Amino acid sequence: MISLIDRAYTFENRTAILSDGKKYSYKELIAASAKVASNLLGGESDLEEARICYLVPPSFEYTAIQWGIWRAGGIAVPLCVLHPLPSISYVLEDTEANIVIVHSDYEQFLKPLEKTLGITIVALKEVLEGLSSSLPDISKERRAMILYTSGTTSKPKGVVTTHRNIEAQITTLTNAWEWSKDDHILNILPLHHVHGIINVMSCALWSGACCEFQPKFDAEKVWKAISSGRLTLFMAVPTIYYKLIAFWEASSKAQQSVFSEAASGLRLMVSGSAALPVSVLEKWEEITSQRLLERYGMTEIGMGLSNSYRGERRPGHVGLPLPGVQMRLVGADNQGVASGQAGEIQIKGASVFKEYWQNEEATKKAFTEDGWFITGDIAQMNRGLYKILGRDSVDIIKSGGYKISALEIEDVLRKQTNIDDCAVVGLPNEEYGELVAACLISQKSDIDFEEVTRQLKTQLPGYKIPRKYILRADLPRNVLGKVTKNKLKEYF
Ligand code: MCA
Ligand code: AMP
Repeated sequence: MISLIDRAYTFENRTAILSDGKKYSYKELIAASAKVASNLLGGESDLEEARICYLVPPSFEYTAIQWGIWRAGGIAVPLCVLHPLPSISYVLEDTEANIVIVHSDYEQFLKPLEKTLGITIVALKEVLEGLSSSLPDISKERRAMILYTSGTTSKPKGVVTTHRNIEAQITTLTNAWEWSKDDHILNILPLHHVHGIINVMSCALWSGACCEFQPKFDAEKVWKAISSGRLTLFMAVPTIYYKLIAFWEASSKAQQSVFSEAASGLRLMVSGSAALPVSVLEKWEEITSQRLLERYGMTEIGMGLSNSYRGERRPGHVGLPLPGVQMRLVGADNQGVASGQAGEIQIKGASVFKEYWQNEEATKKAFTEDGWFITGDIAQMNRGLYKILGRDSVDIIKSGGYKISALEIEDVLRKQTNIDDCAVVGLPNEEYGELVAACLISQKSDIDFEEVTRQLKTQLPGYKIPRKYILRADLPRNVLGKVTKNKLKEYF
């Protein structure tokens, strides 16, 4: 039984999704997803955890596909609409998916993969047509979704969550933040990560609320939606609040007061996925009278810590473990640290993922022997609330809320002719949190950085492309020969 979908029957006539200016009821979502499921089954009784990839922008159809895959017993693998072909192809190969459902805008783009990977491309409109058949009963322990996340390895890893994990991730948040059927949220986040999929879309649909889609972030359109007065909730990464503030500042005085008045009426605004600069929190509060609620999460655990909905929301802090989440801070010896000391966050609970897709070794390494998930984030308890201090790895960069592996970018750079070696780091940046920067080592003294970027763009999505380059004779290294990235950051 998939509770998220079962619950939808109790909200049948309510609006589930507002997309492209059109309202879709829960009844329509149930019917469309049943058609998708029946088409995918094609007469079989159960997809038995077959991986079904889909390249569909945020929309009613996106949700119908995701629910349809689940109802047919498949594992949903959303693809990112911003990714170039090699990134998409990696996910298709890694999941060993046989089919990919594609929105018409991307059919031509994916065409080459039919030949190279032997994959079947199915047009979105085909799976939404026809009749529905009987559907299997799905146990909560079954795998439901794979989301790809970068880590301390070069290539992203597939994070597998079960239906039970997803339900726990959703209910933790709907309870803590008091979601109700009268809520209306705007989603401007990409739908291949937990933030958009779980915190925004799925929490809304669990609650019988309305999820409104804008397929791509656009500050003007967001302010317009806020000004409409129909939103009760808004959730975004710090970069988005930064960009909304910049748009507000560039607006006329009259416009500013319309925006401010409207934003002050929402019942909750949340920031997460990266550290929220106190300056952004304060400016947002100044212009909207809204104190942002900052929370901490990770693809592998859903949400872990949160400031309080009704109590204190302290700037620069991420609050306390959410109900149902067990957390401890440990030192290098894997033992709990004394109160007030810095330690690594480890998490246990029903929301923690099942495994990395077909990667037993990485899964084993990610947990302690007694079952705690090792996050790699360092925190400290400070006057009753936790504060994130940073990460234990310099190879992980957070830019615009996206998690990026420096090693992945380095691997692609090293394949370029003229680049003998390189090192990639994240530089502090107010707007993006961190900016990707690359130090190149080359025999040539006149490397064309624009050409380097052009070549990278064929292999990597835009948010992984370095924004700054320097050319040097060598890289700073320690006595063991390892690049000292903190030293390297000083060179920029
Ligand atoms: C875009 N640009 C950048 C970056 N991204 N420049 C530097 N660093 C970046 N990271 C540049 C582009 O190259 C372009 O410049 C210009 O900005 C506009 O590009 P565009 O793609 O339109 O950017 P945008 O739409 O303004 O993107 C900003 C964004 C986006 C909306 C903040 O990055 C975003 O949607 N981030 C959210 C990611 C997310 O959902 N993460 C959650 C994962 P030019 O025109 O010169 O080329 S974390 C998670 O799920 C866990 C569980 C959690 O805790 O939430
Ligand atoms: P992802 O793997 O994309 O799910 O990103 C998860 C990572 O984002 C965490 O391990 C943290 O490093 C970071 N993160 C998420 N929320 C916050 C926050 N509020 N403050 C600081 N870092 C955060």
